Amino acid sequence: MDEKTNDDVKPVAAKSIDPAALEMLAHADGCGIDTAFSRADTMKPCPIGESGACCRICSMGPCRLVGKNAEEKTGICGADMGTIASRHFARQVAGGVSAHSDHGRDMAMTLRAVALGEAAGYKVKDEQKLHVVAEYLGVPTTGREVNEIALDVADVALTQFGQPHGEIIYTKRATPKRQAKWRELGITPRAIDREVVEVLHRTHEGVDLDAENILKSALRCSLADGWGGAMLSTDISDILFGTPSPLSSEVNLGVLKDDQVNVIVHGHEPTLSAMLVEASRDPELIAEAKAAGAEGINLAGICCTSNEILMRYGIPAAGNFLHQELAVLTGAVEVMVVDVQCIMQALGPLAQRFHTKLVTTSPKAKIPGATHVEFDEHRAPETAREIVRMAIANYANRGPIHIPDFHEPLVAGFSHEYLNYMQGGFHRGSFRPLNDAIIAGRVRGLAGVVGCNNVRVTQDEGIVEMIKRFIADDVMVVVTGCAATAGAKAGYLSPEILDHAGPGLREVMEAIGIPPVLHLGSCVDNSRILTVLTQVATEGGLGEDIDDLPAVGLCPEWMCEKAIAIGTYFAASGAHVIFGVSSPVEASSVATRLMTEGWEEMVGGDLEFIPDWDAMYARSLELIDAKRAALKLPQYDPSQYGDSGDSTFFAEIKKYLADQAAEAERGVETVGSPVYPLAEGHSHDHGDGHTHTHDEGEA
Ligand code: BF8
Ligand code: SF4
Repeated sequence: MDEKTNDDVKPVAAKSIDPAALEMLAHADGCGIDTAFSRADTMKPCPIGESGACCRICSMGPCRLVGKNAEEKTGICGADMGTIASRHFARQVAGGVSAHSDHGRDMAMTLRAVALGEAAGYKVKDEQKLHVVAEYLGVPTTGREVNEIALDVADVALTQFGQPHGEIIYTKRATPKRQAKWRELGITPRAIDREVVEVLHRTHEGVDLDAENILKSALRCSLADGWGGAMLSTDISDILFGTPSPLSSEVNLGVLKDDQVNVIVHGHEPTLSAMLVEASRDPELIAEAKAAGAEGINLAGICCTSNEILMRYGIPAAGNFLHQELAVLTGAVEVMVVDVQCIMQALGPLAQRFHTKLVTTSPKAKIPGATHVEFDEHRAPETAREIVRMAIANYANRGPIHIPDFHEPLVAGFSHEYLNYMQGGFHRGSFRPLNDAIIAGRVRGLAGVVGCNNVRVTQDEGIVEMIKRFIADDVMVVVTGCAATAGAKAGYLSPEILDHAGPGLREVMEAIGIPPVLHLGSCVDNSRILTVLTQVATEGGLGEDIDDLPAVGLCPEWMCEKAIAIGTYFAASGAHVIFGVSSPVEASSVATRLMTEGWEEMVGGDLEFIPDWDAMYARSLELIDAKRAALKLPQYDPSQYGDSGDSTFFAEIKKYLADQAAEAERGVETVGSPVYPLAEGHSHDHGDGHTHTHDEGEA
């Protein structure tokens, strides 16, 4: 491991490790324009709020417990530091659960409209997944029409939000041991909305005043996300838009085109953006773009909407959270379409300094200065065309442009289904090869590197450091959300990266035919990681539950409440989770201890905050190796495995990408072609009206 300390590798001036971001920040300075990066220099975080020592729950306060012996002080009502910090943390969990789950609810509403024939442009794309989900939800399928099944699936999914009795059905997808543990502790979530409401109630002034009990309710609430709202969201998105299987594309601001109409989608929901994919490929609209003097229509994404359409249609990603303002700063974005979550209000005034039209689409999310074109699933194709036409009309208004010439190739779109398939074919799919490799020590363990960007740390640095070190040390990595985009920008999602993997990991990945860093999707798709971990745990040889696995979850650059909700549901599911940046409960030794030792004892997982990258990495390996030792697995020994050379499989991917790079012009038509053999029943939409389905024989 690197000998440098964190201070050495992070000079104060380093805002990002991404050269495209640095170029655009210099450009912003040159234009005298503020960004989140520059605003962070003048807006220091409030140390009292940052550490969880501020309570503003009632108007006798805000009460701030500071100074010497702060932990012995109380607020006016007598609330101590443990209560204040835990209450705030639990409310963050509830906020995050609400965001993912309300997104999940919207997906269920769309499925319902599709089933009733009221949503033109959409259909059930993955019937196979519909049947699997129907089975989970207890919806009969035999002899029934697709839309009949879909209607019942949507309705049962919607009951999960407000059912008056029972437990959230998807909790049954956890290991039997985990389900029993949750029941014994009384933290099996009952209904998604109910858990959120209950946390808000408990943390109202004068209700739950016991830190341990408050944090326990946060655990239950978080499970309503991971095994509820987010998991439903992932599943229903797969039903409507297809279960992802790997495809190639590109990432970073260089995917914007100087001679095309650029439309950026930003936010989280795939519904409108899927229609924008179609509209951007519509020959009639392309002709209109050409008539307006452009060479075509180029769609690109930011944040999780980007991940949703990247992994299903191969639409390139322009960047992650901190790239949203930088994209507008290129001057090359005709329209930026946003839906919900992680959208900075700063985009409103920023867009007004350029020709860029900012378009809000959700009735839940308006921004001053934006044009509101409300999305309604009953008329989505028209809305998408209207937005694309707005972009075409705006092309003539472009001023000077500055597109940084950085774009990396990437392979994205791994689903649990695809991983199963790669390890034994459609009918014999399993996780046996991976489990065997972990048992033998070729693969040391598993790491999930997920979550946001945060201006308080160098953009992408922590994420990329962790990915880089893990694969070199034979730890297989899965990535989602903005961390996936960060990894991709740094080249870690390109097939070339196999050369950077340790010898054991490399050998196994070649044998299975998957890369060492797997892009599993958006942030709601962290639920895919729960499914993968559960299957690894139940496959045999690695214990019986997630808390037995040599696995760790990291969120180095967390920023929002959703990240807190995700970290908490992984902990509640038995995973060791480490976050960077800073701890929202730092001020309370009681809350800190409860979330580490306390939760570990209770649920086998925990949540730690370690801002230093070296310490974060060292702790990750320590946790992985401790689990290996507890399972009595052989100690990890990298010297056992030699270089194995590239498999033909990876050579093929490389050739494919090289051919693609050779094409001078890369429009949306040329990205998004599948590079891996596709699992039976899964298909990619190439935008040419043909859907290619490959059967097992081709694999
Ligand atoms: O839901 S990783 S900054 S975009 S919250 Fe937001 Fe964080 Fe990005 Fe995706 Ni997830
Ligand atoms: Fe202060 Fe108690 Fe009111 Fe919080 S709830 S602001 S600690 S008086």
